[in-house]
Amino acid sequence: MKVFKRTVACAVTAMLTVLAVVPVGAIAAQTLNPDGTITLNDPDNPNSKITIPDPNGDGRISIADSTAILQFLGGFNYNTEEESTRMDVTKNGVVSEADSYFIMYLDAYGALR
Ligand SMILES: [Ca+2]
Repeated sequence: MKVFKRTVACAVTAMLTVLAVVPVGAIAAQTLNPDGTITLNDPDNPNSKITIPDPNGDGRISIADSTAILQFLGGFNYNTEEESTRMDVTKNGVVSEADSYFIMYLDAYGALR
């Protein structure tokens, strides 16, 4: 249980660190990169962008990716190493609910247009 709490704390810390650096509300456009990651760009500020993996691999970040992460955590589909790497949106080395919450946060603030 102690390891789980530390894992969640690390994931949330990583997420908050990313959010502190990137003005999420201002991000609007999505760019699919050759490596399959997605860059969320702020058209008004070229220096404001964040690149994250695409959990469900459909070429776009949406609330469906949040669902894919929860399905992964529940043991549905997504069994390969590459697929599990894509689920780690916060890039802390652990797939957890925080990765799903991060995408929900981006969606709630209109960053996934
Ligand atoms: Ca996706």
